Amino acid sequence: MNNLLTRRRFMKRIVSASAGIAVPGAAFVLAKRYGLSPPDDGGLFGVGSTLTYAAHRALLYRQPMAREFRRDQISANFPAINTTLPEDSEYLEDMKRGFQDWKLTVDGLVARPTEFSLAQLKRYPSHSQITQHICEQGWSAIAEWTGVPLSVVLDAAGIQPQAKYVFFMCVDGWWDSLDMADAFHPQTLLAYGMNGRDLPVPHGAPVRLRVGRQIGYKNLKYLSSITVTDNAKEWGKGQGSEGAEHGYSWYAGI
Ligand SMILES: Nc1nc2c(c(=O)[nH]1)N[C@H]1C(S)=C(S)[C@@H](COP(=O)(O)O)O[C@H]1N2
Ligand SMILES: [Mo]
Repeated sequence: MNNLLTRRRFMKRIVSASAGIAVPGAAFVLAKRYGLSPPDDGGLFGVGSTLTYAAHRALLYRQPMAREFRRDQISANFPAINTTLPEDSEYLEDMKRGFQDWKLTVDGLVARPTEFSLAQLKRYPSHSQITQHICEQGWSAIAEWTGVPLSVVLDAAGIQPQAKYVFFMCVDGWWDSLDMADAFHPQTLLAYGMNGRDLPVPHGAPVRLRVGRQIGYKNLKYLSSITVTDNAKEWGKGQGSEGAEHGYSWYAGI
């Protein structure tokens, strides 16, 4: 997946294709050939989505970081939207007990399928970052997020070499996925803390996904399980996320 040579070759071809006239067509074919197509290609965003994804992945393979902010730039009010309290009796019971029975399953293409408790996740070295959350609905807010890098948890479970996507399921039924570049990005966190406190319930307690380089809806709240796969078509209609099935681009890089 992170094959530098292949990417260089891809970029060279993209660049030479851009010099010609049939840019979108040629780049689209090349993106497909080099495996740089998102699961929802052919959807509403069609060729445009594929090109954005391919160009980001080819150009940005050095993993650029999302901007980080100072503590005095943290938003006084951070909206909580969509689900703010899952209607799930098991969740609500566990919430009353401080999430002591919460478990995050990590399975699929891993050497050691594992169930992580909140306490186990907190035992890994924690990482904090102050980043901006940008919602597709037209608002943004800055917060400090604390958690364990997703890469640490994936490494603990032992990713198998053929892995291509990481799927996430939530208590309220939302689901989405990331490719390995975003899954292993140093700013992709399983966040259990916000602004120095436990992650509040309206913001996805006890653990949410925080993806520095993807737009709002990719930052899933109320995580319940993670599955590593080489085939994004196995979920729903095969577009990689619930959002993509409703017309939102699977790849929402910023
Ligand atoms: N499980 C789940 N994750 C979710 C959502 C949701 O309703 N359920 N909403 C998404 C959207 S569109 C945004 S902008 C953010 C909102 O996070 P916040 O409520 O902490 O601001 O969570 C995202 N992740
Ligand atoms: Mo959003």
